[in-house]
Amino acid sequence: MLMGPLIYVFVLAHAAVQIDCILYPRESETREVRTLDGLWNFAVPPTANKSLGFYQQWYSHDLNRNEQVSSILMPVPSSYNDITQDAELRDHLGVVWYDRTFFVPKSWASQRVWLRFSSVSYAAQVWINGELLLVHEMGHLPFESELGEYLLYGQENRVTVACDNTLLPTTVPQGNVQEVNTDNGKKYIQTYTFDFFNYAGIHRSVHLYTTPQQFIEDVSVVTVIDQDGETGVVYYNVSSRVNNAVRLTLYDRDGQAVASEVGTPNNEGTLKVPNAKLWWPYLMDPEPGYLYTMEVELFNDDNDQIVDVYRLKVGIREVTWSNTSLYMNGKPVYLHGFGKHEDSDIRGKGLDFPVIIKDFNLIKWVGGNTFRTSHYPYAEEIMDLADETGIMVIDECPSVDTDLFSSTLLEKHKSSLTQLIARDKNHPSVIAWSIANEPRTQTKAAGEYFGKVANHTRKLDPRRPITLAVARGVSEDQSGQHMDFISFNRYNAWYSNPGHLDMVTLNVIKEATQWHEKYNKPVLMSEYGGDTLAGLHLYPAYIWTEEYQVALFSKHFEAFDHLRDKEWFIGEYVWNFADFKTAQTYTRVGGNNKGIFTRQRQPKAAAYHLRRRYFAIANELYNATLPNDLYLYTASVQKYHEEL
Ligand code: GCB
Repeated sequence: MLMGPLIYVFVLAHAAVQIDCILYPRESETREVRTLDGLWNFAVPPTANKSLGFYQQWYSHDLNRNEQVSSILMPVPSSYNDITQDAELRDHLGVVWYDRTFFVPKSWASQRVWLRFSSVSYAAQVWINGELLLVHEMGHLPFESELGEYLLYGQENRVTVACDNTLLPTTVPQGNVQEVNTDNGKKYIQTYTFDFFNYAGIHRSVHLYTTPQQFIEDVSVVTVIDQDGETGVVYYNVSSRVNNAVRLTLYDRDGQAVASEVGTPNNEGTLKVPNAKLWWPYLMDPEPGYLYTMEVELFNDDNDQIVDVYRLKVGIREVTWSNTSLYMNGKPVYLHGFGKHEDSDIRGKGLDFPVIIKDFNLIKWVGGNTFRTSHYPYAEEIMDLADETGIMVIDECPSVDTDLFSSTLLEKHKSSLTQLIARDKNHPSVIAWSIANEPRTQTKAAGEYFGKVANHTRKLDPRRPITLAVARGVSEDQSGQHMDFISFNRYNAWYSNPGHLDMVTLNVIKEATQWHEKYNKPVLMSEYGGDTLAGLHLYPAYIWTEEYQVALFSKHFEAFDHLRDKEWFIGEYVWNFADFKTAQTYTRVGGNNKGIFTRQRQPKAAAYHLRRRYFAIANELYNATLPNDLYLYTASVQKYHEEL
């Protein structure tokens, strides 16, 4: 109907993608890795003819040498939306085109050469030297292909990417396209109900890498702790297209080999580490995030030479759960952290190391021990840092506000989890899978749908609990029966009863208790908060001010402390870590302002307030050391107060 002038052809033509192995490209003595990050050529087809790039085959020539195309330079990785001054590009709907050239050395001709995209949002079609190589649908998740005969060795090659940001009722997440009348005639616009800007582009790194002809295709690791409580057990499975032997060696941080075994590909093997140093979350142990390095070596056909080497970081830890608690290495954990976004000025959702490192520094500064990757998978580099810092992650797939539960959607939703688990299964920081945020879970159809998605996820990974951030009321929800713990989002004194700070504490206690009573499962509050304009002050506390955010948090803290006495309440996640951009609406001032940090990562008053709570909890539960700048000196009476 409305689809005609737009190009979702490849979105629609392409069914769910099944990706079950996708190792992060890492250099070794047998592998080379290059990035194609940098400045690419970028072109947008005219609004009146969005398919022009396909008709004129823009992939056949360099975009910047094609007289029919007007191209500009575009940084990769980055969202394209905020790079120019053009509102049309910011709000663009449909396909955009990227290309660049690169050299491949002659020496690579004897290797396998792979091209890997860490994330293109939402759908991508990729050509090499004018030949179609790859089609992928789903933002925030990697995809790759071997280049083989498409590549010119010892010569220049061209990679072209068509990237389509169109969201439909059958995409994950869902959106709609509407035809509207404007002063300049009819046009199509994208609508969506989720509350973050639909940034698009080549969002993460593009890697070119080599493997030998016989190569390690995938490595899966599951860790448990033996009954003696001291021996770490690492179950592994190495995939390869050959049946040659594999040797696995685990090294500690000092480079000492602590376990080694020779096994066969595509079979499970076991490494045992006596007196293992366990992976612990931040603040739960003086040395959080302890990682071993697992070296995987593949032998040749005669089993007398090593042909491929891949190294993977491994944290030895065991996540378990009951109907009252979540345990890390057998100890109950209390989750205190954030809902986040990948979002920053100019680059939008593009990978940006300064922002990533700043965020980890701030999480640690506040004393958070966890975040949820609301509302889509975050960059692999972020997951690596979570492993290293000991920050626990609830890993969310890109399903937000899901509604209209079709079978096409179900397949894609399942595929998003297949792809996510293939990518993140080995991260010790991942403690749970979140299979959706705020879906419409009040109907029987929704219950059945989420039962299927949960079963699919559980089959892929039975060793991590499954949750879903629910927004519907306790009595109407149909999804909780399929979850391992209940996460609920609720905005007391904000969307409900705005301005009424005396209508928070009892409501939170009551609702959390009802969730537990209904499903007999652990419960966490996965979102609460209120928009706050940094620098806006009114006392007594008034909605949108810094005073109000602090007071609203305090009212929740009272509820959480009451609930913490019940074992089944397992955590609190502030919404949000930082302010972030949204679609334009009259409820958002420059975006969503519920951050405890501004979009530029400067603290609001609530950041200091939350910091005192998070450290107090860590001190109470795990004897974590309090930072000495938690309270600034005021008077000697304060010392007495702190000792109480
Ligand atoms: C929610 C959503 C989140 C929004 C938030 C808000 O419940 O899960 O995506 O940003 O509310 O601030 O409205």
